[in-house]
Amino acid sequence: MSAVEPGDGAENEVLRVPEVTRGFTGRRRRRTEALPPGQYRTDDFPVLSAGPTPRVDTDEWRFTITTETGSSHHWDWNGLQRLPRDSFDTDLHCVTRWSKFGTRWSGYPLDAFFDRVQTSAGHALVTSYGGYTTNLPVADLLGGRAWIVTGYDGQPLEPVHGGPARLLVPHLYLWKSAKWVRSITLSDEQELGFWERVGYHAYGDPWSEQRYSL
Ligand SMILES: Nc1nc2c(c(=O)[nH]1)N[C@H]1C(S)=C(S)[C@@H](COP(=O)(O)O)O[C@H]1N2
Ligand SMILES: [Mo]
Repeated sequence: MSAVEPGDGAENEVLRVPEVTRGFTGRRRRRTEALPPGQYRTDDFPVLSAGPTPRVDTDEWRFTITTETGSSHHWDWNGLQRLPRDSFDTDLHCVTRWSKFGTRWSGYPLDAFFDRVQTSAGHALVTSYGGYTTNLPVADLLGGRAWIVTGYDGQPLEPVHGGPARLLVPHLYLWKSAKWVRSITLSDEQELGFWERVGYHAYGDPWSEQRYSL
């Protein structure tokens, strides 16, 4: 695994998603179709993975939130389906400078998971099947700004893009949106994730160009 840029990995490839004519669907629109500084627009959906694509069966899929006191909450695939489902459009911004406008997702807001979780922790470390990690403040997982998504453009999320389920936090650079999400560990102390440890920004706001920690 060469730690060069978030996404430079063994499996880089470009998937072309066919353009579809889109009628009014009544979906919530979160996209702004504005480019953060230093970004360019692409209509491709690049695949950026720092390693091979884990194959996770929905029968075996499990998602866990562990609090700062060590109590754990688990959801399996059936438990996931019982949560309120949300469909939305959003823009994506990758630190390697591509932005993609108007991507369509469906999934479950993290707020629904956190309804069951007693915590006053400020920090979250997200871990994926395959071992990838990324950190962000707990507050950024709440307020209808972060989802566990299982659908992309009307289809089940493909494994290369993080299927069966990935985190999506579109207001931060896309490396925060852990594919093949497995668990979130909450704590009072910040613990850096995979890219953050090698110099990428601990927070990663695309609008203030927080690419690297200085
Ligand atoms: N598990 C895991 N999640 C990950 C990555 C990864 O290597 N492994 N790469 C991140 C980076 S750097 C980006 S830009 C996005 C890319 O998502 P995509 O491949 O669906 O475009 O996933 C993020 N989530
Ligand atoms: Mo990335």
